[in-house]
Amino acid sequence: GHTGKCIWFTGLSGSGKSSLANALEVELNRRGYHTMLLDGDNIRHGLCKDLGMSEADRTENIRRVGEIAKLFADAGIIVITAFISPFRADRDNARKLFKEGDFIEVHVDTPLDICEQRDPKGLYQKAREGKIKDFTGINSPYEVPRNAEVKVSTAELSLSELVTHLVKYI
Ligand code: GGZ
Repeated sequence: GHTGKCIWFTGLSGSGKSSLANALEVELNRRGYHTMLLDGDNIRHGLCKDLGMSEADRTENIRRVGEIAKLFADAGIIVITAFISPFRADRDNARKLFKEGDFIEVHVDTPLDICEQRDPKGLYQKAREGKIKDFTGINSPYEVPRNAEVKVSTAELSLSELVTHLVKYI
């Protein structure tokens, strides 16, 4: 069968990771691939519900996501992850679980000001008002990837163009 792979999206809150990850999953399913999408909705409410947004908790969140992704990939499934994953060392540790070529890091490089303008959940505003501490991009760091396989600027390409580009890595 197919070898499993991990498509690892990273980027700020509101960058478009989830939309892109969802669109990629739909297209891969259309092409007959079995996929597993891991995101805050199915991980932070269950496996990782004991974790918050401190640096240590984010590191542990990403460690668990990497291990789960590895298990699904070993079963031949294409795993798509959509977490901010702000720390380079944490992303690199997830990468180390996979064979060369089986971990595709996708940096959704939407600038902070655009993410903040979108603010779909009003979280940036709350962070600016001091109501959320440790908010990525405001008062918690985002370490920009240096070795991502793909860098996408959602402002430049349409969702379907991006998906077409990403499918080439599978
Ligand atoms: C960043 C936060 C925070 C803080 C809650 N900082 O845009 P969203 O809402 O839907 O996605 C964000 C999500 C971040 O969780 P992750 O598991 O992706 O983070 S990490 O990879 O760093 O572990 C955001 C919401 O949770 N959110 N508080 N303080 N985003």
